[in-house]
Amino acid sequence: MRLFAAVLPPSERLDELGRVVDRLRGLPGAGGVRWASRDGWHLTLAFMGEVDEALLPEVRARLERAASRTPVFPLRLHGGGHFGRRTLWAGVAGDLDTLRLLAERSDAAARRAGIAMGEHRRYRAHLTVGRGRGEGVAMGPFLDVLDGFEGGRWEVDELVLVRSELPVSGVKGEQPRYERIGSWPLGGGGSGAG
Ligand code: 2AM
Repeated sequence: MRLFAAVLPPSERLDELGRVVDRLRGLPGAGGVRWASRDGWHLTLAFMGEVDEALLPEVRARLERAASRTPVFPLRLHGGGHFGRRTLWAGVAGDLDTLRLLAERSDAAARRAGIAMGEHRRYRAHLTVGRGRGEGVAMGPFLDVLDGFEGGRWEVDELVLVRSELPVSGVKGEQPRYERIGSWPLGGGGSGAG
């Protein structure tokens, strides 16, 4: 199964982003973007790829520990950015140090459970809202709107394990299906580091 660890913003925060994305979808050029469906919006902490089901108990145990060692922290959706002409995303602000710590701990948890995580790339927190079709799209007009976006703050209080099922039907534009298969509370108090 294909898995990743994530932070899932609460629905009122997704509503705020949804209103901005509705504006983006009305811009010229929006047809060149495959818009990610709102019920799948997430902040990836660690992408694990295909994971042997036999490793799952160990993955779960280690993610639980990673979560419990990390304090609850504030975050908000803020602005946006892009990776080339392909990926358009909303950004985050708030306690990014603790977000990064949780991402690193999730990555380490997966590695120690025996998952080949590939090379360690710098963590860049983002919530993908759309992907350019074909050769990609000019991102400028979308970024102009996303730049002014400030979502409300929330407290991140859980780490979620998500299963991703890629579309198999071949229907154009079909989205992956995401399913929560585990979640663990963050540890509450503490200093944020260590
Ligand atoms: P993206 O949003 O930038 O595409 C599920 O695929 C999640 O894991 C997505 O949020 C995706 O990021 C992220 N991810 C990170 N590395 C990935 C990879 N090598 N292949 C697919 N998804 C990856």
